[in-house]
Amino acid sequence: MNFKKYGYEIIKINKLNEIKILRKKFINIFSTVSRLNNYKKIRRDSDIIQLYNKKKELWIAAYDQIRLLPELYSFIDKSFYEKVSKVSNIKIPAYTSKPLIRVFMPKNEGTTKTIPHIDYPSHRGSRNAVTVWAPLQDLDIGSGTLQVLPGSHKFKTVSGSIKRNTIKRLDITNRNYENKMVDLKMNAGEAVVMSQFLIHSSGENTSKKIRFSLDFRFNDLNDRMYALRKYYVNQLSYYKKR
Ligand SMILES: O=C(O)CCC(=O)C(=O)O
Ligand SMILES: [Fe+2]
Repeated sequence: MNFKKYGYEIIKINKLNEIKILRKKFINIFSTVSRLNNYKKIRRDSDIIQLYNKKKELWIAAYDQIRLLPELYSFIDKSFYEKVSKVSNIKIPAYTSKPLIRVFMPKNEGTTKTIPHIDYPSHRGSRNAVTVWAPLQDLDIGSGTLQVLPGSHKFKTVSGSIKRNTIKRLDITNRNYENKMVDLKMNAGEAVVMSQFLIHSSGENTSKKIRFSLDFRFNDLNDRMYALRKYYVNQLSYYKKR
């Protein structure tokens, strides 16, 4: 594997037990909001799907909170982020935004199924910024894989300039990338580190299970151009006023 050549690389994070506990904790949050609203106990994936169909506002409440759990920050520990920095050659990693958890459900419900896109225009951080994506259960085709287009981080997909912070997505919907996407058949305990210029998308979830995934992004504070741009952050924050 060659991150520079293909624009992505899969790393081993292991932590199988922690992943199991984390997934259970998410189910438990759905259950807590459900029970405290006098609805049912949630024990398994099918109960969460039922909650989505019957009590969507409770599903959304839990969905919004699971990404705010403090456990996520201990899961992304030193050994994890050092592996990310190593393959991507990021010298001083800093989050572009908060980590998030996706709840991608059967029939492509729940978290939005994405079409081929790149992440850079939503963040507009350092040129070498990466997205890190990790499934919280084993995945196969049809269970909501992540799809990538190897080498596409070199394609022309944006207009504008990084230096002037005027980057915009080009419309790539007419390029028929859908047929060329490669499914990453990843297992729990693996994470993919992708350039923010790599084209990626969501595979179908035709299974009966929920695909949970962790997703976070790093900028490199050692990137000269990013420093010259005064570490621009493309999200509202209490600390940075624009
Ligand atoms: O989880 C997915 O299916 C899409 C993920 C994605 O687009 C991202 O992590 O940037
Ligand atoms: Fe993305």
